[in-house]
Amino acid sequence: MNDISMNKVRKSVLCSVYRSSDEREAKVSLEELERLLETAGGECVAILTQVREAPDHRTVIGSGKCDELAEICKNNDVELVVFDCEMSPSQIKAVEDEIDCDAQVIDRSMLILDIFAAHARSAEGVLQVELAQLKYTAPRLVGHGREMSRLGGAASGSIGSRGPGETKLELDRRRIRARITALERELEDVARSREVIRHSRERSGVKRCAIVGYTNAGKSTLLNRLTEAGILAEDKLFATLDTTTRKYTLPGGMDILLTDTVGFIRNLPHHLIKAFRSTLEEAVYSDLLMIIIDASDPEFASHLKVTEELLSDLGAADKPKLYVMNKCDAVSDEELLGRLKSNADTEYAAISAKTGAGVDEMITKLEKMLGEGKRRVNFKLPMSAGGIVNDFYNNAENVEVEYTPSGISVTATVDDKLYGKYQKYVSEEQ
Ligand SMILES: Nc1nc2c(ncn2[C@@H]2O[C@H](COP(=O)(O)OP(=O)(O)OP(=O)(O)O)[C@@H](O)[C@H]2O)c(=O)[nH]1
Ligand SMILES: [Mg+2]
Repeated sequence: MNDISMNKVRKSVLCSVYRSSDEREAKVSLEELERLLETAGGECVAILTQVREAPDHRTVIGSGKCDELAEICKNNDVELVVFDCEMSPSQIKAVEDEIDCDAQVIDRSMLILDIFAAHARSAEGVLQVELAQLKYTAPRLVGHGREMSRLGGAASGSIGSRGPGETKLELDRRRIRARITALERELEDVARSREVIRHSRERSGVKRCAIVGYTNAGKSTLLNRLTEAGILAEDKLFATLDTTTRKYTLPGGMDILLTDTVGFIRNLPHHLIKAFRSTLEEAVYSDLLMIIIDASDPEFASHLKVTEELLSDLGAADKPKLYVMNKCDAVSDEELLGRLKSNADTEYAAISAKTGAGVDEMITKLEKMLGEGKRRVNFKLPMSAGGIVNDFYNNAENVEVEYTPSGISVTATVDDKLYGKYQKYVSEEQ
């Protein structure tokens, strides 16, 4: 099944209200909203903007703009109106009443949730989206009578209708609350088993590296290139919702785990961050973050800012970071050089995940960062020193042991401490 199985393209209008001082940010956000709409399978027929000191508390846009919106909706058979801000249930109801036609009104968060609902694949992803939709979208639809019936089966409906399935159509608020509690319990179980896996990975001592970054930066393309993970990578926002972890062997022989993660976006709904916390937390428990940046996007600096803010919210701000400028094939070198120079105080790599250019250099940097202070060493131990082998198993990485007639050969990646402890047995440094 494709990711968005739209029966038909829904004609849509986008609305934005902003202060004059916020014009640039508002325009960028609107462009992004248009991409989100396209990703969800909608078509933008008009964009309505209004400069106001504050959104109207009842209808977000002023009454004159509401009339204009009603006019556009009627003349173009508009089915969907998306506001580029967070709306309360009563604001949604008020705008629908004002425009007085069949068009459905949703906000940016509902649109994002809708895309998530269409893209969620893993059991955990599906649970997380349903929870976020019940908490955010449902209260905005319940009580609207006809609108409630728009909550349809996952991935099969049109925008604004995907998510909580058919069986929940007749749910009243009380039953929604019960479902929320049940989902939260189920997710706790999933999170617990995730933790068990995490602990066993931690014990194995294998280094973990999370590939993070703004949506559409090329994270999945990079993991696919490195590991043939076969993850869906496409020119759409939020192509990936589920994390994928693959083993990767660094040139020096060290095995690491690489994890592809869900992309970040500005104004990510709070409920979504909360619901997706355990997925997003992959980044928190990794040893290193590879922050992928789409260098070909003029907005890359603001994307990076959003990414770093979210990482900080998740408690992953202090991890070692390798900044990876991706899509370098799509920018002229000179331009790129200028961008890199302005950020020269951090670890950077410039690559094209698509063509493979720069990827080897990136891996060299990654290997160096992961192995900081560590080296791969062959020790020759006398048979009588067999007890030491356990020390290697417990405190070194990628330990290979061979029993030979002349003694025990241990090859391992060790830190300075272990190296110092058994230096007298060192046979060879690789
Ligand atoms: N020109 C160019 N395009 C690239 C490169 N890397 C990825 N892309 C394209 O960028 C788009 C997004 O790539 P993905 O790998 O899906 O990006 P992502 O970061 O995983 O995105 P989400 O999962 O949606 O957050 C796809 O159309 C890729 O083909 C690159 O190095 N150069
Ligand atoms: Mg992806």
